Parts: sequence; structure tokens; C-alpha cells
Amino acid sequence: MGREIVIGLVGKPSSGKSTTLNALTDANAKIGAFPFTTIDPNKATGYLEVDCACKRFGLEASCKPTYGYCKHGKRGVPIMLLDVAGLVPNAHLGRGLGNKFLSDLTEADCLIHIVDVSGTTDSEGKATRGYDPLQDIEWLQDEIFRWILGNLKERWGSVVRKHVGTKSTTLETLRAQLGGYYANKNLIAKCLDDIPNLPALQHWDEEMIETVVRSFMKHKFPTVLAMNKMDHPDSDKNVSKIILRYPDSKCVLTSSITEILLRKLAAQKYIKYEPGTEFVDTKDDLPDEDLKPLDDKLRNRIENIRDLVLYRFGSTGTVQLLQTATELLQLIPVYTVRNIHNYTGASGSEVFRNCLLVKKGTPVISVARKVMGDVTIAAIETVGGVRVGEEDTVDVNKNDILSFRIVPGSHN
Ligand SMILES: Nc1nc2c(ncn2[C@@H]2O[C@H](COP(=O)(O)OP(=O)(O)OP(=O)(O)O)[C@@H](O)[C@H]2O)c(=O)[nH]1
Ligand SMILES: [Mg+2]
Repeated sequence: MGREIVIGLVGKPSSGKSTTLNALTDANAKIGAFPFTTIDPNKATGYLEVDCACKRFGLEASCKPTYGYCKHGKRGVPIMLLDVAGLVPNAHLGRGLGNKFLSDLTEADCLIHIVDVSGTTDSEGKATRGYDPLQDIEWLQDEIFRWILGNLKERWGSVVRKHVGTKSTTLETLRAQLGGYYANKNLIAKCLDDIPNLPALQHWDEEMIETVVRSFMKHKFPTVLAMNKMDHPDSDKNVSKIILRYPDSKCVLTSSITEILLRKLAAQKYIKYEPGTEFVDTKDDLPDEDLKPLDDKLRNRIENIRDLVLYRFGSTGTVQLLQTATELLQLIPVYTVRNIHNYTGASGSEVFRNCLLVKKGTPVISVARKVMGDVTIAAIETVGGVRVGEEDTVDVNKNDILSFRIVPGSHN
């Protein structure tokens, strides 16, 4: 199997990264109202909710994913989340917990920047009031930029010598230099294509190296902004400011702590709650349901959550966060089946067992390689047993249900 998609949660200390991780997964990462609660990265599986392919064929009842879940045609596709230590200004020079935590990010395919929009923590995560979170967006991007730039410039002299000596192409040399960030050739080609009149690598000046690193960052770490702590009264005005300043960025309003609380209350059977929605029902609303009665304190708390978060923003935002990240990455769920006529797997009558997230535009042969490894593919088919050309690409509802026929005995 190919590498999974990894989403990195970044932000200054105390912005709510671990809280968000716990809200999106079953993880139980430590949460604390003090900076650097997290030191070693926490990894956990979240679930991206999509409309499952089984729904298109009315096969919901026999849909049993090998990984994740499918409930009435809503499928949770596993996606890996990474919660790292907080970054502070000048982390790339080793401040705070420094470079190690930047390095933990290398395997991320995109980032969710958890911004504390309540203004109750300063740039180092210490408690304060009235801090302007607009600044955090700028310096955090800049830290990541300086870290990549520093790594590249450190070796630049020898990179250029080798480049000239081996008569490599710019793409080959950069690939070798930036491969450590899990960047493939396609990604690096795209960031070079974005730069008009790119000179040969040995002629790059300081400014050109910076331009290339910026372009690399854009492709390697596309970022969603999570405006977290939306439940706080000061958050509104800060969010408006951020959206005005960054109109093109992908923003999601979140209250991760509310999501955790609602999930806890649902598990304890005080409420019925559908994550991703504004719907919370209590025994008062549904007297016939098997729910525990509320005391006044809990009733008040739920009223507050409705008023401050659910009715104002439509949800706690955490489910939308993953959806926005996958939109940004243009990921499409692709179902691979053994039998293209009834969608079953290697055995049994269960359908659509396997699903992986693939970037839109990926040739189907790359999907085959990811799933089947190094075997000789005899044919690739989609719905109705229709043959698909190797270089045909995956798109929304197109070539997203695939079956691979291999040449017998070609397994290594
Ligand atoms: N009001 C409010 N507080 C929140 C929210 N999310 C997190 N917090 C609080 O923010 C504090 C920090 O949360 P953490 O999740 O530990 O923050 P972190 O970003 O992981 O911090 P470090 O690990 O230190 O980098 C805790 O006191 C949380 O309860 C939220 O949505 N609303
Ligand atoms: Mg943490």
C-alpha cells in the first residue's frame, strides 16, 4: 500500500492543537492551559466523511469497509492526523522547542493551522487578554519558510557544485534536496512551473532561492486556518479581521473544546448528538429516548453551547475542518474492488471493502501501483466492466471505482 495522507496540526502553544486532535479522533492527547503541553508528536486516525459509493447502487446494507466505517451510506475514510509541539517565533533558530518539531512535520501533506482567535494567549501561548491573532498567521508561515530555506542554504555551495559536476537538471537536483520532505517529482515540477523565466540552478541568487522555497511551501504545505476558540466572546472581531486580511485562505470556525464536551455527553447518554451538525437533543427534547435527565447545571451548559456555538456557527466546525483540508488537497475517495460487477473483495459478499484517498487527476495506473505494488497489470476496469486506459485519470465520480487484473504470477 502507498503512503497514507497525513494532516499536520500546527500552531503556537496553547492554541488548541491537542484539543482539536482529540475532537477529530479517539485520541486522548494531553491538554493543558500552559505552553508546551505536547512535546512528542501525537498521531491518531481521524475519519473524513464522504458519500460512499455503496449509496449509488443501493448497496448500503452490504457495505463493510476494511478500515473506517460506513453508516447508511456515509463513509468515514481514515486519515492520519499529526499533532506536534507548539511553534513560537524564531523556532527555526531553535527557540522554544525549536527545530525538532518542524522536522516532525515533514511527512504532512497539508497543514491545519490552529489559530487561537480568542486573543487570550500571546505569541508564546501564555495567558493574556486582547492579543491580536492576526500576527500568528504571518509569523507561523514565516517560521516554516525560514526552516526550509535554512536547510537548503546550509548546503547550497555543495548543491550547486554537484549540480554542475553531474550535469543534472534543476528538477533532479531539487528533487534530491527536497525529497526529505516526502516531496515527489510531480510536486517539485509544479513548484518550478509556477516560476516564470526560471534561470538554471547554478545562476540562482538569494532572491530566486527564496522564491523557489515559497513556491515549494505553497505546494508542499497547503494550509487551512482553523479559527479555534470561537466560543469566546472576543473571537468574532478577530475572525473578521483575519478574513478581511486573508480573503483567499481557507478558513473554518471551530470550537474544539465544545466538540469534545458534546461527544463526551453523548457517550454518557445525556444527549443525542450528530457530529458536524447543530443538532443536540436532550431528554427534555426527546422524552421517549433512552437519555439521562439533566440537572440545572448541565441544562445551562448545553443552552450555552447552543447559543454561543451551535446556533451561531451551525456546528462546532471540527468535521468541516477535515473536509476543507481534503478539498484543498483535491482528494477523491477511490474504491478498489476485486469484482467490478458486484463490487465485492477477495472473498465474501461484502462490498466496497477498500477505499483510498487519491489526488484528483492521478492516472489510474498510479492508483494500481499504490494498491497492488510491483506487479504487471493486465487490465484496469471501472463500473460496468468498462476498460480504462492506464493514463486515464481519477476525477469526481469518474474512475473512482476500479478493479485491477494482474498477470498471473507477476507478484514479486
Ligand atoms: N474556550 C476554548 N478553549 C479551548 C478550545 N480548544 C482548546 N482550548 C483550551 O486551550 C488550552 C490549550 O489546549 P491544548 O489543546 O493543550 O493546546 P495545544 O495547542 O496542544 O498546546 P501545546 O501542546 O502546549 O502546544 C486548554 O486549556 C484548552 O482547554 C476551544 O475551542 N475553546
Ligand atoms: Mg498540545
